[in-house]
Amino acid sequence: MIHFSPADSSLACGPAAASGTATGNLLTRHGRLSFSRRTAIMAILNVTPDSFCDGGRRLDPERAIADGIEMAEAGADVIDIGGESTRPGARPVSEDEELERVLPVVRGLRHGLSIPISIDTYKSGVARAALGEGADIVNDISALRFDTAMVGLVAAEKVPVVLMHMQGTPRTMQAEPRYHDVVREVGDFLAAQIRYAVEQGVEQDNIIVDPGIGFGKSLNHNLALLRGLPELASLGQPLLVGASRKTFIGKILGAEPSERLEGSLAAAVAAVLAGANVIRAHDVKETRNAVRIADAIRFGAGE
Ligand code: HH2
Repeated sequence: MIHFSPADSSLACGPAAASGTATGNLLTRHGRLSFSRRTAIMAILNVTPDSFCDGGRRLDPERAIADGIEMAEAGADVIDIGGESTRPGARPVSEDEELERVLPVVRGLRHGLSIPISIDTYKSGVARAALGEGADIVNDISALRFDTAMVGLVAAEKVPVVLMHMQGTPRTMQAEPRYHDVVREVGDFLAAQIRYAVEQGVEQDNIIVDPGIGFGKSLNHNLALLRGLPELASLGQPLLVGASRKTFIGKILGAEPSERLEGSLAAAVAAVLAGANVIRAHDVKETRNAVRIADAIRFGAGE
């Protein structure tokens, strides 16, 4: 079993974070994430044949469970389990297939880990089943829009939810993304989805927001959003950023997903210094270490 160490819980206290960013706690059924002194690492555990970076690696649930435990040992604060690739052009999978992929992994990891598990799905049926197996957080890339039953589920279960911005759907989103002012429009969208969630009974303290890097965005839209994170942080909710190994890094470096580690670490550090509270990443150890330095610059080293 992996447990929060005393050092982890001490990180939950301390002086307020940089101004304009969420300073609160996120309470989950399996521990508390605090953003006052450090950034949380959400490890990506895709159980799919076709994810753009780690697809096909974990078709055997035992392998997926072992990888999840390794990620926790490497310093992950949350394990994010996904059973459907949402890369550009991806086709949706059926609920049954998604359940078949993720449930054994949620179940196995819940027995092996005490840190929070998040389920990366926009389907309320998958989220309900995963929460039933001990998942703690719903990561909904549609920000509660694709499945109208999702908001009621999250409200009733009183679990944290990630509301992510996306223009279009994964199948179509990269065709011709358009904005007048991408930071303002993403911020307005997230503010509207926060209001909707709260009206429907979700506790405001349970809402995390995410600009959705790569979801209906050109290279320059992604860069503008990373530059504009302080504006999104001013929404007052914990801010999650997922740039790990994404196409915009490949476009700048001319690199395939397997060659995008350094670019991902640079983006993670930039995001932390601009106000991110949670970094979603494939490479846990490397991201944890890079973010530790960014956190020391942002919050002080606590000598
Ligand atoms: N990105 C992906 C999937 N889920 N969730 C949030 N909240 N934010 C993100 O940026 C995000 C996400 C896509 O990345 P990945 O899971 O690595 O790939 P795939 O969708 O191909 O499985």
